[in-house]
Amino acid sequence: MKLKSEYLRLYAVTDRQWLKDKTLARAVEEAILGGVTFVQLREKRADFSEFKKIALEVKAVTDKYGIPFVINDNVELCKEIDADGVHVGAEDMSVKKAREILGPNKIIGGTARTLERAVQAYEQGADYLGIGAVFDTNTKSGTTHMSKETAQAINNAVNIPTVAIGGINAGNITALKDYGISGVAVVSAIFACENIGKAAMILRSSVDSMI
Ligand code: TZP
Ligand code: MG
Repeated sequence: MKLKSEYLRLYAVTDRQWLKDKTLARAVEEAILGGVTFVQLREKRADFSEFKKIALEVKAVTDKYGIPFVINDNVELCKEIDADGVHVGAEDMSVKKAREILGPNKIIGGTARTLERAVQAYEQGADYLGIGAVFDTNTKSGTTHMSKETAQAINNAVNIPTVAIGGINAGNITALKDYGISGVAVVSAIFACENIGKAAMILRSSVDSMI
């Protein structure tokens, strides 16, 4: 799949911790129906076989709606289930290595916390970058704050689309207006909500009016 920057508008990163008895596949379907344009499966505790089972369930949904689907951090799983691509974080496999394994036709996203890392990931062949954390977040520990100036410098330096991540919600999203991003990546602002579809719809309309 060839990535277009419009696909990154509302980028959902999954997290099952708030779902109670709803399946992740169902939660992802509600998010897509609400307006999510891209899905990254992020599983921090699952072993390979559980990760694969969930990935196949979610992929059935993203395929049904034609939404790009990438796997966090696991290039082997991406290959095995023929996902659209992979997202490699700051501590994961390099973009260069992921590209060597996956070839030119998979989407590879990289995380950049600094301008230097952004340029490096771009030069190694990333298709897009996740940049942040633009706001404080409780979802991931060990994040570092990224200023608007750094985000703008990254967007001027690289010729690939970026999504902002970290603490983004309906109340602060419009502060990202001049960052030069192609979209926003959110976890809790979608998956921690009782009404996932409605939460996605509100975020999507804000991001559409901003970008
Ligand atoms: N990478 C940087 S911040 C973050 C990740 C995975 C978590 C963002 O979660 P939330 O709930 O949208 O703040
Ligand atoms: Mg990672």
